[in-house]
Amino acid sequence: DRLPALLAAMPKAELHMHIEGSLEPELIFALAQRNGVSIPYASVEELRRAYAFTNLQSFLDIYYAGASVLLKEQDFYDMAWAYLERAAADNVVHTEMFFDPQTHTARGVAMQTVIDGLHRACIDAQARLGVSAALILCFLRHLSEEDAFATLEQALPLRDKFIGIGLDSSELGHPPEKFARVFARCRELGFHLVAHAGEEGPPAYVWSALDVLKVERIDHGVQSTKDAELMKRLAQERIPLTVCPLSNLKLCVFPELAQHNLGQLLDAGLCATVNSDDPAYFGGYMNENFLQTFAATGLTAKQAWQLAANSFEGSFVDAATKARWM
Ligand code: ES4
Ligand code: ZN
Repeated sequence: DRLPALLAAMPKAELHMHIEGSLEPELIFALAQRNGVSIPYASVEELRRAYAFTNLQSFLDIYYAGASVLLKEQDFYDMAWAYLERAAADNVVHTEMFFDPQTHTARGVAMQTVIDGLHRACIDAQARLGVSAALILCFLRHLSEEDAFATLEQALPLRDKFIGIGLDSSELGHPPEKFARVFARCRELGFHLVAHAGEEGPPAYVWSALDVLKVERIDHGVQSTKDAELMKRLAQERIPLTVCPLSNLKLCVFPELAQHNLGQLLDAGLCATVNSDDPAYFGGYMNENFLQTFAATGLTAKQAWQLAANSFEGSFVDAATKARWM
């Protein structure tokens, strides 16, 4: 069976990963030591044992605790560089990385420290790994729209260092329309727009991400299969869904990988993609997501090719580069 080798070797783009979710326990401890930050876990093993999640919120609590060790520009660089090396090893040739500035600015870290460190790693990735890497700034949806506006304001002097705006964190109770005004502003400013919707939240959140926020891609979107009209819309408009199978498994969105609906999304003609979300927390980077999902669901080599093509189609690279990769 040559499918695993194909999955690993095929060039692919990653469109949904949170760079703070690539912090491995070993790096969390190394940075904690380097910065004199104390964390409520005695060892790497104890921290890893805490990675037993029941839903999105149970994960986010630990994810924000892990990010508290990041203070200096070099910390952000080291985190991103470690991920980019892993991405290159998985034959990821293009990646669009989310970052959560509010997680850092709320602790007194300057916006420029965050963005400069991450952006320097993106520049080095192209030069030293041949990986093209771009940044998408995410607003935390459990915070206010006012806080998102203030965050945008702080980031605008650095606007040439990120390509888009996203929306993440606790979905239930924080519908996309809460951020209607700030997304309208980001659209005027010319940013690409994406939002998490339909991970735990209902199809109605996918509709409002599209119609109110006017996003170009939906992050997750797996709850869309519950709404036939929505499925038609997503297929007709080729709106990319950035699906994260191992994340969905670890956060109990699906009880087993064998029950994941990725195959259903592809069969309905949607532009579904495979992504790692928070690889250090969910048990795998890109190729692990492909390998485990294909092993569990029986997807085919043809569907592997389709997923890779979808990842380039859904990316924010220019049309000429897209044509070269597809
Ligand atoms: C996230 Cl899996 C997931 N969902 C929403 N927000 C997030 N931030 C990091 N991982
Ligand atoms: Zn995510």
